[in-house]
Amino acid sequence: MQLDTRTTTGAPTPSGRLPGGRVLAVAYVSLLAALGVGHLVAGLVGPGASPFFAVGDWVRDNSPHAVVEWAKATFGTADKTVLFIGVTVVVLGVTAAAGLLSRTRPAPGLVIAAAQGVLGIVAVLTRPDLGQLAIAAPAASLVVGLVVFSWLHGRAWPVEQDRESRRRFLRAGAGTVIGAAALGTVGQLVGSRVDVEGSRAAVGKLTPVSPAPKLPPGADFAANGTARFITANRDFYRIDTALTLPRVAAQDWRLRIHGLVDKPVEFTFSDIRGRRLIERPVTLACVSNEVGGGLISTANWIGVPLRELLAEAGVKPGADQLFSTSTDGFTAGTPVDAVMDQNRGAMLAIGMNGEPLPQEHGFPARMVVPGLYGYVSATKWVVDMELTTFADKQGYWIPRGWSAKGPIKTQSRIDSPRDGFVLAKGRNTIAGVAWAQTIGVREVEVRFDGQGDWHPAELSTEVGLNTWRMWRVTLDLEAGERTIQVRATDNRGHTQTEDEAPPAPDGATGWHTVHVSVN
Ligand SMILES: Nc1nc2c(c(=O)[nH]1)N[C@H]1C(S)=C(S)[C@@H](COP(=O)(O)O)O[C@H]1N2
Ligand SMILES: [Mo]
Repeated sequence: MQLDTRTTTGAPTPSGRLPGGRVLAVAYVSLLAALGVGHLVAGLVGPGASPFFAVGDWVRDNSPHAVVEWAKATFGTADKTVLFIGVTVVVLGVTAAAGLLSRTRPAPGLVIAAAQGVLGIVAVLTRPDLGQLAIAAPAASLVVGLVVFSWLHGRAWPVEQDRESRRRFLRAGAGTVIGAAALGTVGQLVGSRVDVEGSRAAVGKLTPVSPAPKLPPGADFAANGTARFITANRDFYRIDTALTLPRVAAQDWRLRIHGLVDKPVEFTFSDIRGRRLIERPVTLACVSNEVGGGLISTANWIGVPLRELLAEAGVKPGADQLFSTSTDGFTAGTPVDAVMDQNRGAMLAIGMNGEPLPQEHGFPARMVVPGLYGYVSATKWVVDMELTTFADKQGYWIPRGWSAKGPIKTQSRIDSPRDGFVLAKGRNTIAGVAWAQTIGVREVEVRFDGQGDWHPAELSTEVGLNTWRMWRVTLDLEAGERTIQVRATDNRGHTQTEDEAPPAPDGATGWHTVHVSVN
């Protein structure tokens, strides 16, 4: 392959500059070629190594935590889409610069392209979940990016209105784009060869030996506008750092338990499935949930008691942290006490509301620990559990400004009426949910306009201490602009504090308040 046709067509005249459009085409086509080839190689060595995603993951993991928190606060659960768009814009901008700085010679563009490639390699090297082989993907991108850039740059000459040269450049560019798209598509197919839905279907129905208690009538006040007691899988809130959802087939899954144990053990999916399965309702909550927010849901989880698995390994005295790792590199540190506490009922879950875990909720297996926020307990796609100490290791969110221990705070939320609603004066029912996992909700009260008496609400039938509880109260509302506030008291006698605190570092506090107009 001729890398630079200027050697045959003659060097450009000193004034010879490629038009902007042409160098931009050189740069963007080279970028596409690099990404296409990188995606192909990543399909073979590990989908997370695809340079674009690897750089996105790297940016996410290495952003100053103020930036991460700002993004979460501003964009909520759309923060990943924003990250994706942000990385795209930067890459497109840098690529434009690579092109426009190369109007007379390819060197500046090659330097910038090489720098982008090196960033891809660094991104992959620093991923904890990708093997050594994974750098093959960004390395292939780097080489292809440089080769295509210099080759196309050569083909872009001469610039005079020579139709033949124009046609030749267009052919080269179009051919490269088609080739890159084809290779990228093959990479996509190869990378998704793990058939998660097929594997879920093969797991089939999970029948617990010890099923969840039948829901009593009156477990929720959905008729009054509260959330349903059990959240449907498709409505269950979802939080994870993964830009590309991990794809793990049940037959390939292994869980290793090691570290400060008498003997390391390893379980396959059929080992777990073959054990005595239990089913328990547990309300998961995210530490990032704002007062009144929706990052909380309840499911009937099917799995095995985590303490039984740990007991088989034999936890050594000194171990105070269960450090779990997901196949995508996410980690969480859970107090060993909480996991070993028989009353709490920590689980290795493989099922959710009667089905195998959905892919986005951790198929084939995840942790569920009642009473602890998800970031310190609910590792999805969990493959490794190390018994260690809090002094020795920190889970993913801890160096990013979150507390090492994350017990869920007693909270309550008004589901109906919603903020800004217009109500008719007279009798109105106000309803919502409250939670104090592992402790239980004793009382919920509401008051108006930030003053006066607190009115006790009726509580729904208690299903268990590890789940939320609904409440409602019917009261006369006078006309005017009104505020409604709620507070819960748990079975330890602790009443939610009025002090407002943001989610970081260990969960929001304050009373949920909604504003309504009554007329
Ligand atoms: N692998 C992995 N597991 C994870 C996370 C993650 O980012 N990656 N996020 C945790 C957090 S912060 C929460 S709140 C829960 C959410 O679980 P869900 O998405 O099933 O609701 O998962 C936890 N498990
Ligand atoms: Mo979370």
